[in-house]
Amino acid sequence: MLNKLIRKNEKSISIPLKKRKENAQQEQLPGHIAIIMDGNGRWANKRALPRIAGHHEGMKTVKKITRFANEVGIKVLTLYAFSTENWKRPKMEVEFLMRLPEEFLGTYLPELIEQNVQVQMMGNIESLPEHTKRAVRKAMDQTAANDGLILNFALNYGSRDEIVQAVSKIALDVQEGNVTLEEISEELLSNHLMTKNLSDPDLLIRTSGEVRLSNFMLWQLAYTEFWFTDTLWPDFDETCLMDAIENYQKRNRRYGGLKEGEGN
Ligand code: V07
Repeated sequence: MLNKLIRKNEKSISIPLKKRKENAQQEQLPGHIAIIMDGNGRWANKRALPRIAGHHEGMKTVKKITRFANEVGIKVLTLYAFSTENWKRPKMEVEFLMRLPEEFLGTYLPELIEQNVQVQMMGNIESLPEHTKRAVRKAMDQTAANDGLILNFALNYGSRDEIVQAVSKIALDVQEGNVTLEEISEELLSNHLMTKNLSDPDLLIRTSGEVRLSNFMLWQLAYTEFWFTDTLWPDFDETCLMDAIENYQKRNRRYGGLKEGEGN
């Protein structure tokens, strides 16, 4: 009886993914989705595997979710792949992580090109190992003319540092007389962040049950809808992304109603 009730309420279980995708496309989609891909180490621990096995499985999820987001018609997908804090991890784990962009692009870059995806990076790319830099630069160069999904990797990224760099650049412009104090505005600061060419995220997803931002896009997430799930990143799939998108659309519908009411 209880089981029946649960199933009745969770309509999504019985609707095939293809249909859910088509339904979602009839409504306002989140143009920019940002994801904190957490839970790779825990996924490996649960299977008594080394943490790097979890990272490797997580990389496969990146491919799956990129493909699907592109099919659905998402415009920008920002993925938190490596934070400035991640350097504190064991040396061997960091070295493994720094090989992942090459491995990912080695097998997947031709498909990204074919699917009209544009690869972008935000973060301190300069201080990455030479082999990592080479791989990501090649991907950015070879997809620069594509105008489909923007796949934006946050690599060696920290949001407070991003804001400090922006403020520092603006201060220099003021000092040199290129910007006046009156010209300092939200827009000016936004235009000095690493996301200056992107809209702010509409939807933030964090996997693995942690409920914090961990220094990710602090400025850009000011008005973003948040979606937290206990699912570990390697277990995250197309269905999980549809759950998040459908929930976003439900919230947006309510917000839309309120806005209309404001006119009275
Ligand atoms: C990384 C896999 C996903 C879960 C989170 C941590 C491990 C894809 C990339 C990547 C980065 C740049 C690029 C192409 C692919 C990646 C790192 C870690 C450091 F141009 N996954 N992934 N980079 N993980």
